[in-house]
Order: sequence, then structure tokens, then C-alpha cells
Amino acid sequence: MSLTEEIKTEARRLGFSLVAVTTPDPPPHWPTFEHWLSLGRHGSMDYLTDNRRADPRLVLPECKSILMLAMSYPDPSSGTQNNSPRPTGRVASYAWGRDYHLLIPEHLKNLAAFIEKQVGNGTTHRWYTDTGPIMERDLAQRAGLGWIGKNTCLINPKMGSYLLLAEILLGIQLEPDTPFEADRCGKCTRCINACPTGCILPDRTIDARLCLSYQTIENKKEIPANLRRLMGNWVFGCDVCQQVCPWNRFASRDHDPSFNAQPGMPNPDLIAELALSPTEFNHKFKDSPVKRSKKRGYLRNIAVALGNSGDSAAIQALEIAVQKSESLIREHALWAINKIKKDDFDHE
Ligand code: B12
Ligand code: SF4
Ligand code: SF4
Repeated sequence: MSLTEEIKTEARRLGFSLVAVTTPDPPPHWPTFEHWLSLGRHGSMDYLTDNRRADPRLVLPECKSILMLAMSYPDPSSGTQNNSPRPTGRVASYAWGRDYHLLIPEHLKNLAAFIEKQVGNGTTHRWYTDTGPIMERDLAQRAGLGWIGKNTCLINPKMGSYLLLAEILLGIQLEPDTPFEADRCGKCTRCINACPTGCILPDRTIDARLCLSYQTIENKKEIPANLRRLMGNWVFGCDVCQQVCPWNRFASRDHDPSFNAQPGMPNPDLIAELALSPTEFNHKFKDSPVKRSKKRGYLRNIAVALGNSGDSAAIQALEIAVQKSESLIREHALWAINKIKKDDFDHE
């Protein structure tokens, strides 16, 4: 077995669903990315302006090959049936269980140690999942893991798109795989039609400022008034453009059990969540991706979802939030109260 094959076998043994190799050359769609940034479509995600994304050798000068990896997470349609009579929210399925930013690095460390052992001397390497200055989708496509769909996600023809990406930049030469050149979207436009805010653009990018995933996770300030109704009951992330994708019929059912839904997921009880104290929030979401939105962002989202529920049973909890909370949550709770009262009035 070649060194490349040995490394791939070990990656699969460690739980990665897909593994392939690409060169350290600049990502082919860097100009698309730069244009996207220049139009401000990244909103407040300033970390994306790190120009090392233009070339992996700016991240690791000795880089000779990049191992691209993907790990499956739960298909959102596998969530338990939600029969609650009380208003409930929806959480994107990658965030139902343990945070992948905690889980995947454990496997990356083990894989890097395996590579060092095989090569016999301290090989230079650097690994990331999500947070590094690396254009992960572009490099994963070039490594042959799948194509970039119109919804901008990397889709594998056998596994769909419920995949998280990671990479190890290596100072050793491995055999590069063939890029995935085909575009299997064809004439389909389901994701574009289904996106609640219409933020999917024709050049396989999205206007992140309008994306519900950005608004519920990355935006730390007010949610623009025109987007609040469109949020429906999404309180952390959004899966719509993947749920409608026909390629997710092939979504892998096999994922690390720590990604399984924790109690209260995937449909948290909105009235109960609105009353979470800082200690309760920190305890509940200690190892969950939800902690990224911080308590204030999460409760802001909960307030909007309660407003969208139109359920007058939520008014008392919202009034308490208006009295007790900081200005960001207060303003969204007031919006929610007005929305519920107006919906009631409109129905009379
Ligand atoms: C910023 C960011 C976001 C932003 C912006 C998303 C976006 N589409 O731009 C927000 C907060 C909205 C977001 C949302 C989500 N994200 Co996000 N996000 C990122 C991050 C950190 C950077 C992405 C980025 O640079 N965006 C800017 C655009 C312009 O770049 P891009 O999406 O990489 O697209 C490039 C390619 O598509 C390529 N390209 C364009 N046209 C074409 C045409 C062809 C033929 C080819 C081959 C390539 C190509 O060029 C583009 C620009 O260079 C990456 C991690 C990383 N380091 O890359 C995760 C990442 C993309 N996110 C991920 C996930 C899981 C999500 C969500 C599903 C979470 C959720 N359920 O809420 C949603 C999906 C929303 C969506 N439809 O994209 C995964 C995606 C895995 C996958 N299968 O694709 C990543 C890779 C994180 C990870 N390590 O797993 N995300
Ligand atoms: S994640 Fe939701 S809001 Fe964002 S592009 Fe997909 S469907 Fe649209
Ligand atoms: S829904 Fe259709 S157009 Fe969108 S990514 Fe999937 S196959 Fe492509």
C-alpha cells in the first residue's frame, strides 16, 4: 500500500466519511471570493478578509499537499417528530449534538500523529476545520470530494451535502486526486426557489447578509426588521436549501453518535428557552455549536421565533423579557409582542 493509501485508510478508520488529496496551489475560485468580499456580502464576518486564503502556501510555506476530509452529520429529516402543543424553534442539524469544532480536531490530531509515525520524522503540518484561512469548499472540489451546488454547498454524489469539511496541510508530497469537474445540479433550482430570503445568487455564492444562518449565528446585532418574519422558527442556523436538495436522498445515515440530538433538540421549547439564565445557558450549550451565538444572540432569535409563532400564550414570557433583559433582547421581544397582537387583530 502506498503512503497516500495508508493515510486514507487511517482517516476512514478514524471516522471521516471522505478523504482525498489536492495540491497546495491557490484555490481556483479566489477571484469569485474576492469579488464577493468587495461587495460586502460577508456582512460583519471580518475574519474572512485574511488574505492568506488566496494561497495555502501563505499559511504553510512548506506545504506540498493537502489532505481534504469530510465527516457526515445528521440528516435534518431524521429529527424526532415534533408534537408539542407549545411554540417550538428549529435548530440546524449540524448543531443538534456535540460541537464539531471540538470533535473533528481530536481526529485530526490522531491522523497527524499517524502520518508523523509513518513518515518517520517530524513532518510539518497544520490542520483546520472551518476556522482556518482556507477556502474549504473550493479545495474539497479540487480534491474530488464533490461539486459545488447552486446552494453553494459541497455535494457528494453518494453522500449528499450533510458533510463537514476539514483539512491537513502537509510538508510531504502525496498523490493528488482528480478534481470533481461535473456539475450535477443540471436544471434543478429547488434550493433557489425554497430559500426563505432569496439570498442564493447565480454565481454559486450567497449574500450572507440575507442568509438566516448568518443572521441567527454570526450577526451579533439587531436582526433587520424585513428578515424577522422570514426567519419562521429557525433559532440557530438554517437547513432549508439542503433539505430540498434531491441529492440528499443519498445523505449518509451513518455519523458520529456524539452528533445525535441532545435533550431539547431539534425543537427547543421557546417559552422555556427565553427564561434561561446565563448559568443555565452556559451549562446547556457548553459543548454545543449554539454557544457561538452567545446567550444574547440566541435569546434574540428565540424572541423573533416566538413573535412568528403568533401564539398569544407567549406574551407573558415576552413581557418578562422586556422588563428583565438587555436592550438587544428587549427590542426583539417588543417586536414579537407587537407581531402577536397584530396577527390576532388581523384575524378578528
Ligand atoms: C462564512 C461561512 C458561512 C457564511 C457564508 C456562507 C456562504 N455560502 O458563503 C454563513 C454564516 C451564511 C454560513 C452558513 C452555512 N454554513 Co458555513 N462556512 C463559512 C466559511 C467559514 C467560509 C465560507 C466562505 O468563504 N464563503 C464565501 C463564499 C464566496 O465562498 P464559498 O462558500 O467557500 O464558495 C466558493 C466555492 O463555492 C467556489 N465556487 C463558486 N462557483 C463555483 C463554481 C464551480 C464550478 C466550483 C467548482 C466552485 C465554485 O467559489 C466560491 C468563492 O470562492 C466555511 C469554512 C471555510 N473555511 O471555508 C464554512 C462552511 C462553508 N459552512 C458550512 C456549513 C455546514 C454551513 C451551513 C450548512 C450551517 C447551517 N446549517 O446553518 C450553512 C449553509 C448555508 C449555505 N447555503 O452556504 C460547511 C459547508 C460544508 C459543505 N458541505 O459545503 C463549511 C465548509 C464549514 C465546515 N468546515 O464544514 N457559512
Ligand atoms: S441556509 Fe437558509 S437562508 Fe441561507 S441560503 Fe440556505 S435556505 Fe437560504
Ligand atoms: S437543490 Fe438542485 S440546484 Fe440546489 S444544490 Fe441541490 S441539485 Fe443543485
